[in-house]
Amino acid sequence: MRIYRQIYKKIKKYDHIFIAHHIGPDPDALGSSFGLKDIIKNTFPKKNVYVVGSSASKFRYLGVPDHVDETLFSSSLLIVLDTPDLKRVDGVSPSGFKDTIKIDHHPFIEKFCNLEYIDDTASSASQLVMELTKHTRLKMTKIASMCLFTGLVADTERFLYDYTTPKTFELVADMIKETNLKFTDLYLPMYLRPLKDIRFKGYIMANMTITDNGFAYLKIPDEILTEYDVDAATAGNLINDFNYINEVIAWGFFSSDKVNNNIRGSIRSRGPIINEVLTPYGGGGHALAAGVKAPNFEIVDEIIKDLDKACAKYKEENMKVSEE
Ligand SMILES: [Mn+2]
Repeated sequence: MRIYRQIYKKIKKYDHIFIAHHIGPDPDALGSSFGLKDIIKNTFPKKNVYVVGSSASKFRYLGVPDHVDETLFSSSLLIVLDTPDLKRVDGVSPSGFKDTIKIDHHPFIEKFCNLEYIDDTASSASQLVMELTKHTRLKMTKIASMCLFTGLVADTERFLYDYTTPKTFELVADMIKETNLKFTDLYLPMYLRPLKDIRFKGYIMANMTITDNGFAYLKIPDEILTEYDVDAATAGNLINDFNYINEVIAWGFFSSDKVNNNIRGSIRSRGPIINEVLTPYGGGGHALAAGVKAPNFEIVDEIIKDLDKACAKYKEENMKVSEE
């Protein structure tokens, strides 16, 4: 594909390359960033490559952000990974760079880079980095394969989601063969959790409300987060564990976020389209996996009502036939 060559040419051209991802980075954001960094360093040892933005303590083994000299920005290339909109770019402003590339798998929101490689049929940004590497002279490394495998596995929930395609398996298989990656070793650091998280998961399971339309939700106030010694992000980190419940077709947890003085909502679905429902509230994401930040629990109630409506509509359109 032409786009791979165009990206490769830009990478080849610049001495200093900065890599950014989205705010609140997940394993795919971090894995694709640190993976691409190692691949570029391996291909062009003389280049300086920096990953900017915040890190996540649980995933520090993928890499830690670099100290950067901002005076270099105006003569350098910025590559933004896993980020569909400008306001979610972590730590840097693309307009301050000489040249910019976006590589993303989210549904298109806005153009903010000179060159944009968007494939919303790809499972993850990590998959797109694998694809770019395979189709150019970029050279894969063992460290990169560890980062990219982790990112892809996290975004696909271990190859569970629709975004997992034959291409996903081919790219992963080729990469594992090439680097001899012991991928089973990577699951323990990804999935090991403190007991308090599991106890909190038990609390959610025991206390969530399920509507007649199959929407499960829970509003989680500060007191509960304090009692279980977890933070606003914990419910969101556990949300994928609530798939495959017979009575539930979509589910959302809304946690009080003291630090940002708002309510953080994570929503998942196995049918109803949810990102569109969240758009009026400033939220978004993928069709079946999305998030929103609400100013208070009154707005959360409205969001819950709208999500429940989406479930009702989905049930009416899709589940009648099978019930007859
Ligand atoms: Mn991603």
